[in-house]
Amino acid sequence: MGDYDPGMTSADTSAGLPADSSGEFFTDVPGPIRYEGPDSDNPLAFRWYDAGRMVGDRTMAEHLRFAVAYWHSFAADGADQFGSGTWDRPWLANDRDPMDAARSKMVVAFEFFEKLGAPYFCFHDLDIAPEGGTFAETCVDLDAMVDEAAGHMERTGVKLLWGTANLFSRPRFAAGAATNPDPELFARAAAQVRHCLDATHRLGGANYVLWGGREGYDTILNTDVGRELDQLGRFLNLVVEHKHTIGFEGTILIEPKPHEPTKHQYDHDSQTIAGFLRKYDLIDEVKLNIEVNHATLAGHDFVHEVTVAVDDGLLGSIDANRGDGRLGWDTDQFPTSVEEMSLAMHEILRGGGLGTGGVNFDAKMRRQSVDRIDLFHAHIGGMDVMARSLLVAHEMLTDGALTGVKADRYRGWDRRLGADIMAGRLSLVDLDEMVADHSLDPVPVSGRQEALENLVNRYVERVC
Ligand code: XUL
Ligand code: CO
Repeated sequence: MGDYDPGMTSADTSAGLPADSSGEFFTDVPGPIRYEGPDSDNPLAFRWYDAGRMVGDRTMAEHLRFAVAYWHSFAADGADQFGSGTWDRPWLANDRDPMDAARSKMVVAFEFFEKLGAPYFCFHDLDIAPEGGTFAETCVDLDAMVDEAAGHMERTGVKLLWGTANLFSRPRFAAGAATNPDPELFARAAAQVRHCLDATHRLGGANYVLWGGREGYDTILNTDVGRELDQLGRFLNLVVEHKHTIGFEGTILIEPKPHEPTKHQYDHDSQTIAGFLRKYDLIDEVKLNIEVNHATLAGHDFVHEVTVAVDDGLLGSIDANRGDGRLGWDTDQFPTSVEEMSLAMHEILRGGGLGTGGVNFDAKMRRQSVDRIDLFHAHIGGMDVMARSLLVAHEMLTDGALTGVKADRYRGWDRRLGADIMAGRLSLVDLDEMVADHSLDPVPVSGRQEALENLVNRYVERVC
């Protein structure tokens, strides 16, 4: 080997954790990531996300409201079922005092948010504060870390898109939280959500999310589905009541997912949740946080889930990640497909935008992405994909490229026959007689699928 220098590996760089926000962890990234335009070759610049650029009546920043997920980026270390952590996350070392570690983690997280130019972040209670020996101690620690977060938010101007309680990691939740067979566990989960919603309120959160991590079942042999759904309905009603009691003005969001970790989860997809919300009288109180990879796990395209939510007035926010076409689990990868996201953004714009919601990157790097700088590449790429998709969607919507085609396709329903059918003015007998009287025999009309696919591709190609 002689004097061959293999260079530094990321494992060699794990030292240097800053004591406070005057220090730096991401020393390879000097300052805020800037927009340089599509011709830029700078991997640490945005090529599409130009925060102040107007798209219709809003800036890109106002449309997209990007958020970094605390859990994937700072509370995880790249471990999977087959092996331990690979990422350089010194605050997660076992020998550290848990509160010191939580503070260091937060210093680094806010350095990242600021350098990336992310306006928002999202957290679970357990991402920002350690679990104490008792629930009371856990609450004290959470309050202290909420104080800490308030200080960082004030200092940096970064805001909270949403908070959520982790009701799935610990053994106590193995049989669910709200849907647990034991009402004492229901009470424990309710207490946790109470504290986390209060924390979210205190930090000015724009939304509060409930993902039913283990609200489902592993086997129907021991599960009373009807009872568990009633429990979940009651739990959600308690959350909504508390929101009003404390004056939280953000939106309560449910995040659909069909399975994983349980075999069947009750919050299966957008349509299932819409039915659930109607049944338990929550339809005017709760909206949806729709995640791309959850949609694909449910056997849907992301755009399907968004469309269902928009048409039912239930769109709240999105988690912009993706799965892998070959893998049937929740890989939580950063988005890379402008076509996929353009179709979803088109529906979001058609529905009037994300409102109090935003685009949260509930996405993690791959296990081999071991350098600190990889976290920037991941988010820059995701933000650019979403920004470019916003532009494509805006153009398509402004031109009525798809909305016009759909309006033409259903034109008959705006005319007399369609209107009479929908208004309930015609019975089956009336329709039968009409078909006979007029010898009706409608001919099929082309759906033009291939032409429309080409049209969408033309918008994707030409936007700049
Ligand atoms: C899990 C998932 C969660 C929620 C918040 O698949 O998406 O991270 O977004 O609990
Ligand atoms: Co999610």
